[in-house]
Amino acid sequence: MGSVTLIIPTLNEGKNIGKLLALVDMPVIVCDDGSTDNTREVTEKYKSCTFLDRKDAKVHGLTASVVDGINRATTPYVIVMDGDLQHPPEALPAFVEKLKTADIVVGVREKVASSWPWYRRLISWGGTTLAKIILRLRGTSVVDPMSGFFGVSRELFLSTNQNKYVGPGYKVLLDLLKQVKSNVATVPYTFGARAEGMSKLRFKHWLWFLKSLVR
Ligand SMILES: Nc1nc2c(ncn2[C@@H]2O[C@H](COP(=O)(O)OP(=O)(O)OP(=O)(O)O)[C@@H](O)[C@H]2O)c(=O)[nH]1
Ligand SMILES: [Mg+2]
Repeated sequence: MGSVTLIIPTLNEGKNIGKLLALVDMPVIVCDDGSTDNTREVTEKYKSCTFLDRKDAKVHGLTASVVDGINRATTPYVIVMDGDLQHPPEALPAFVEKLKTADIVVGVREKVASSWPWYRRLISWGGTTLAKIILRLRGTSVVDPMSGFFGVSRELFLSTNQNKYVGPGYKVLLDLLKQVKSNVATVPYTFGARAEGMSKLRFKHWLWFLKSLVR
């Protein structure tokens, strides 16, 4: 798996990140936005893992962190995944395999953990539908453009306009897909429940999502 770097955005994931890193067999960049827990200490126990400290970054946010991490990577491919174990590490080999023939590989949530309340499912469904419409108008058809689990060739990512990524937002894949016409492959997976700790998703992130739609 020497051609792929795993990019993991984190904000106070000390309770999860160690368990995740123990299951991963590739270089990792943990892109941290100033965690106040022990995320850094846990990460530094793993030799294949680089801790990217963004506490003094100009723009904080999941997307800004992922963009920063991809710029730091040196491998031909990167895979982006959450640090709370909602994205199963067992799916990583399938991403690596598909990146050999596709520029973008999207993790498609086949099932969503039942712990999600109905309103969260509704918002997610509505957001996905809107994102698909916007992409369809641009000639791209992707099953789950809201996924936070995806792989991309670094060359393709670096060819995009980084000013078009909505840094404080969550939808880095949508910001990417809006800019490219590519060969997209998919990997189905079950979106688990957050292992431990608190969700960082807030109402403001849905406003940033609207910006991603229209930008
Ligand atoms: N660097 C960075 N990482 C973030 C930020 N917000 C969230 N994250 C990380 O991004 C990943 C996804 O965030 P979550 O809070 O789990 O969002 P979510 O998965 O949509 O929500 P839940 O289903 O409730 O967990 C996790 O690894 C977070 O630690 C941020 O502002 N900066
Ligand atoms: Mg999560």
